[in-house]
Amino acid sequence: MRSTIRVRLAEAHYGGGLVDGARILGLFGDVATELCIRADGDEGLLRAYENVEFLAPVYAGDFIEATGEIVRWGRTSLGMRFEARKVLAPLREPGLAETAAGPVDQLVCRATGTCVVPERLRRTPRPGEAIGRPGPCIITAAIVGAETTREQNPYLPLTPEELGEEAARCAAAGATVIHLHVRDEQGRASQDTERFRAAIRAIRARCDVIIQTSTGGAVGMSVEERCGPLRLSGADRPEMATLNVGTINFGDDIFVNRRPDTMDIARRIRAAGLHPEVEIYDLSHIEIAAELVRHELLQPPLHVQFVLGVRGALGASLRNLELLVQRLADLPGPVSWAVAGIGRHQLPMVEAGARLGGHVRVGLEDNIYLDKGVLAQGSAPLVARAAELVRACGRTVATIDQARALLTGAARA
Ligand code: KMH
Ligand code: ZN
Repeated sequence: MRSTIRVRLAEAHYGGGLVDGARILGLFGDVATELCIRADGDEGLLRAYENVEFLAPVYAGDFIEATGEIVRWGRTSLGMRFEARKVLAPLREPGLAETAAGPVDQLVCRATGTCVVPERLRRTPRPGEAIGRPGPCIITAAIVGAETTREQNPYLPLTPEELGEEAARCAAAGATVIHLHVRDEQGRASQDTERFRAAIRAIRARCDVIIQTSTGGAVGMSVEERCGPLRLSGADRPEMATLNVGTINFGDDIFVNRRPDTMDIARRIRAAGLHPEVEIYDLSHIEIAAELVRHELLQPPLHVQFVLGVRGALGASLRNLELLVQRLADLPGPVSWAVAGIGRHQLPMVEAGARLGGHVRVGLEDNIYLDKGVLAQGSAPLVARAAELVRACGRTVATIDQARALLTGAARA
């Protein structure tokens, strides 16, 4: 959760037109108050700054943007990080008019602090009121994907038994959703119905997880081929399926999702009675998702998965994630979201997603390293690391019942 205010600081306090640093702290106080109100329905108290750094002078006339972000959700305390940037400033340069000014981007102060809202003052939201804390965080494990190879990571599971074992390890580490692809005997990407049946049986024999089959498959597959897992029925049917709503650069390839094909796959997911997860790799994909809702091919409440950092598509930055989260307001009904970062962005995106109130995805489909230069020994260590990050920011990891209730509407056990 973040809050930003922008103001012009007009009052010089020290010689040379310098503004008092306490003014910046006042701005942080205001964003902290907003965050307490949005989180707990109460103004709260800024109990302490743990750290304050003044990094550049602020002069009368500078425009300052102050941002605060909740980075830790405690029972009564909220850990916050603050940043103040100079965004516009008078230009005091020879030859320019006295009124000349221009945009700048300079970090002038940063701080961390703790706010307290006593439990008795925490309010439940009134109907329709957009306040509240994020609930449990669902961890999805993308355990194989279509692109990762054994040469890149020897721990990649390929056979149904290996997929079953890996899913069980991920579930034990905190994952409640398995994003599933399958491979053929040569380890090549496949969307074969029978291979999915075998993998799903192997997973379900070992653990209780939500199985989300891919309908993206691999670059270059036909729609018919991609829909292989949607032909499963009865006890072998997955609970969820992905729906890719837009075309993107995919490294040096193109992952093609023509609108009519997307509509076709959406219809098939619906006909199969599965819950779609809308895969969003770029901003325009939110508009396509909105169109699908208008055509009644998707039904709120939607669940979307941001996949950021695919080479040639939208990058995995906090700013991009925040923009996407903001734009979810364009979609009707309540929307839940998760984020997956590709490659080295995987774990930073987990942290950002957990802080911003979303859900997260990790696994060898998206990233093969646990640390720089250290291969992950399967997806389970990545799930364990994700669970640590989720807990470190004060959120709980969703149980299977909580995840099912949220993603499939199943009644809580
Ligand atoms: N393998 C990518 C081209 C999905 O699973 O729906 C597509 C993909 C998305 O992995
Ligand atoms: Zn996938």
